[in-house]
Amino acid sequence: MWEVGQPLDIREVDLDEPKAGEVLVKIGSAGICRSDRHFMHGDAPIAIPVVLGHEGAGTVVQTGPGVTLASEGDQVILSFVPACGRCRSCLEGHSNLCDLHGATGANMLDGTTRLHADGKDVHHMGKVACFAEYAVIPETGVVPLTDSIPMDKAAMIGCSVTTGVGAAIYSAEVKPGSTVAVIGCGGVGLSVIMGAALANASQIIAVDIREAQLEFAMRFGATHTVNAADQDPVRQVKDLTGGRGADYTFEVFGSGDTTKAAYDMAAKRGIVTVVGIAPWGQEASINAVDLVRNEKTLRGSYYGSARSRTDMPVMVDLYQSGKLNLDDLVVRHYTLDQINEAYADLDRGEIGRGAIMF
Ligand code: COD
Ligand code: ZN
Repeated sequence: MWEVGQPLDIREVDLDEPKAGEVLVKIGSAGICRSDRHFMHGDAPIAIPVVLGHEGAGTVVQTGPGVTLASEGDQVILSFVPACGRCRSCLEGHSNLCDLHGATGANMLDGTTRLHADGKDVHHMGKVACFAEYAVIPETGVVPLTDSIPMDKAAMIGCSVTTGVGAAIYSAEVKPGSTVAVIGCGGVGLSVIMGAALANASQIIAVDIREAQLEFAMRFGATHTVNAADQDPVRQVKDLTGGRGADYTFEVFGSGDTTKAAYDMAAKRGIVTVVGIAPWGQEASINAVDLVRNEKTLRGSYYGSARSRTDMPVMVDLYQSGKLNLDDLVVRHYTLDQINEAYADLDRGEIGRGAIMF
């Protein structure tokens, strides 16, 4: 991406060798996630030029000096928050919020880039930059697979699955028998639904503005659907839960309005988990009295509050034991040359997840 608002440019760029603590990965698959779209539209800031792509999997083909966490030939899931293991967040067990990663943004952990073009530094989205045949990645940003699984499924675990399933089971800690509402049923929202189903929620209400998305959500564990294009989703969720509202609500689109709706449709003592990031500057207003009188909890969830190196292997196990339906999640495959078409499909609201195969 050279400029905000322009199509992605597919071209050759220079990639340095991996430095100390870094590995070179041959990318196998990269997922089409809306977060990249936010950067393309300028809804979220990122250093440019940049190689986008943060949902990926591949094979380690070279290791830099001192690497101990991965070996040549390892099949790996890529994590867009490579944890340093030494900052306060990592030490407290919240490696998804690694301070050093946060401070170095779309550069490597030493603050420099391995990508260059036309004499300029090119940045690495999430230190992953997997819309490319090869990527140099910090060793803590790769999670080796012990058993081989298809690369497109492994890629989904790198973002949507861990973000969504993690939001349900690690951030919100959905309890068996509870009621759940999920606003936004794209790749990430469907994964929240799968997480709520894994946690044995009794009622899972899918909310979207597209009927096809809602029908699709039923395959992943939704028990009820609400089309927010023609009905008030807050009213509908309350009606479906005997007037109480849902015990757990999730915002998985990214806007002030849907955040407010997620808050308003929560029951007394409800847990409201916001996964989507609204365009920069947007705010969500909540009723300050209701917050206290109904003892609601409003919280954010980034990367499913997961610890990639231990929690992504859990997602792999759940997939292999048939408890996470990743086979139905990925519905379309593209080549890298078709990436702009893939994002046009996302904009049109095609159902399920798309993945680039290399
Ligand atoms: N009400 C209900 N549903 C809506 C509404 C609305 N008003 N508007 C749109 N939707 C639906 C769309 O029809 C679509 O089905 C769904 O919301 C969004 O799905 P996708 O496939 O476009 O998006 P995802 O699932 O790829 O990504 C969703 C995120 C919330 C993760 C993304 O938008 C985001 O905010 N990313 C930043 C947050 C983050 O953690 N990023 C890290 C990497 S993902
Ligand atoms: Zn993503």
